[in-house]
This record gives sequence, structure tokens and C-alpha cells, in this order.
Amino acid sequence: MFKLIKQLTSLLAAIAVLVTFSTGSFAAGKSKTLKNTTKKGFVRCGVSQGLPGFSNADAAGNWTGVDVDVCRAVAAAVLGDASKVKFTPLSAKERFTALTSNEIDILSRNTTWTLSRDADIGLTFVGVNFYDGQGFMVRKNSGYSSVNDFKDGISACTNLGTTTELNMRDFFNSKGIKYEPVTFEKADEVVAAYDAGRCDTYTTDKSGLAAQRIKLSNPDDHIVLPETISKEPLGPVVRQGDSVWEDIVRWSLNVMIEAEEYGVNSSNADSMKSSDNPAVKRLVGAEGELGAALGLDNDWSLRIIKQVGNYGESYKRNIADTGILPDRGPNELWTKGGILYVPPAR
Ligand SMILES: N[C@@H](CCC(=O)N[C@@H](CS)C(=O)NCC(=O)O)C(=O)O
Repeated sequence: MFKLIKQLTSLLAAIAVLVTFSTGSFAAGKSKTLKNTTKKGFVRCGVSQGLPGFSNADAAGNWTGVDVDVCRAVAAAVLGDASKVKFTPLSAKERFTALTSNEIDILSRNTTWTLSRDADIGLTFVGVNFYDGQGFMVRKNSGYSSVNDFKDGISACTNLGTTTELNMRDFFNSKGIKYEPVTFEKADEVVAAYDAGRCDTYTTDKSGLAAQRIKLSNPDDHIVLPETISKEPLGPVVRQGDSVWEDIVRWSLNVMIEAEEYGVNSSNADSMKSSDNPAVKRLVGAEGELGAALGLDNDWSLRIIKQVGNYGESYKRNIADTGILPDRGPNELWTKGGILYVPPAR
């Protein structure tokens, strides 16, 4: 008898999981990407070819970084397991085609949200997970201490297919400085060229400069100049035309940020179910039906917080504790003087 009850219980549990993850709700039925992801059993995520703190693989092929965590959050929400992600490393030049030609379902690769990218090429930006801006790195002994010291003939190394290339052109042209661009498709080629002295300055997003600096033969011989010449709001991108998938990715990121705002983290998330703040209860699925609106079960957000952590935990683990950018700067919560502000999960 006892054995029968036990068998019946596991059967019911199996049915519950099946109902949750395969059929879902009305929203789930409308998303081709969600259906394909569930069928495949992993999230297809496009990342960089190696940018410490953002998306970087170790020798064993384990990917870490704040951009990686966005895809892990989606996997936790959709598949119940943050490890169910297949990462595809992409150069800046090939990243958008990989998304539009259906090789990946999320591009989470230090990609700047701009009007032309959002509007023109079948892409939809879903949010910002790192507020950045473009800067310049120079050798300490170059004599440059500001971009105002740049003179005609300066050579600048950077990546092809980036906003960096365009900003650099605008910047030098508006200052009337004749410059020589030295561009490569792969980031490692840019770093190697700069390291070998083939250009006077290396320009990219300041987060990129901080991350790539580690790869130089003598990082201490280089400085990042104080000026920031552009706005580079970096965030995940999805293919245009699947609004349910778009919402899932957007709200997976938002949940991480809002969890930090409400002090919900990977260790206390379960106990927050009994919080007396309804906003906190909604975040951990103890109140409301937010999951159903996205075609997911109601523990989707709890799993994100438990398995991946809130935004602050992800930032600390990947960017601060690794010494890349210990200071959060604008990527601090709006409640703490930064500009991280997401719409409420309610
Ligand atoms: N945010 C800029 C620049 C992105 C970019 O690709 N930057 C280079 C320089 S840091 C990079 O990430 N390289 C890493 C890689 O290609 O793996 C954009 O969206 O165009």
C-alpha cells in the first residue's frame, strides 16, 4: 500500500513537471522560441569570444560573466536548470547574423543598444545589463594623460563591426585630428596588436578596456584615460517577432535587478516567501501569477534568484571580485545613487 502511494506521488510529480515545462500556458503556445528551447532542452546563447567579467570560458570550457548569467537566468526560468545553456562564441561582426539566421536565441555579448540596430536588422533589445561608455587606453610612457593630448597621426586599434569604430571616427573628425584606424575582427588580435606597439591607443567600451587589460603582457604599463566619449548601454538582444520570448528574456534580467533592490538573494530567496512585503512575495512566486503571463510556472523567478543570484551577486562574482571594475559606478541601483532602475515585476 505504502509503495503504491509512493509510486502514485512520483507519477503526479512527474505529470506536474511535464505540464509546467512542456505545455505551459497560452503565452507559451505563442512562442516558437520557447517551444524549440523546451524541445531542445537548452538555451542557445551567443556570447563574446572571451571578455573576462562578461562572457569568458575557462580552460575546461565553463563560461562565466554577467552576460553569461543573463542566459543562465533564462535557462533557470524556462528549463528549471541554469546550466542548460549552449554558448556560441561570436565576433562583433558575426553576432547579429547569428541571431537573425536562427543559430542562437539570445545574444548576450556586450552589445550596445542603438536606434539603427534596434530598428533595422530584425533585432529587439530587451534591456540594459551594463551601462558603459567608450574610452581609450594608452601606454603610461606615451605622454598622453587626456584625449586632449591626441595629435595628428595617432593610430588607434579597435574591433571591426562595433559602435567603437563609428564613435572613434566621429570623435577624431569632430576634433579635426587625422588618425589611422588599425582594425581587426577578433578582439584578441586587437589586444595583441596594441600590446605589440602597432598602435598608440586601444579604444573600446571602458568595461572592455578593463577586462582586456588583464591580457596585456604588462598590465601596469597601461592606463585608461579619464574621458568617456560615448554612451554604450549594453544589453541582451533577441530576434524580432517573438514577443513572448522577448518578455521572458527582459523579465529574467529585470528579476535579477529587482531582487537586489528588495534584498532577495540566492541564500535567502526561499525564506522570502513568507516576507510581509507583497512585492517581495511576487518576486519569489509566493503571490500573484506572474509566471503564467510569460508561459512559465510560478517558480520561474525563484529559480533565477536561487540558481544565478541577484544582479549584485552576479556583478560581485564576475566583475568586482575579479578586480575588473570593483566600483559599480552607474551600474549601482537607483536607490543607491546609480541608474539601474527596472519596471516593477507585478
Ligand atoms: N559595445 C560595442 C563593442 C562590442 C565589442 O565587440 N567590443 C570588443 C572589444 S572589448 C569585444 O567585445 N570583443 C570581445 C570579443 O570579440 O570576443 C558594440 O556593441 O559594438
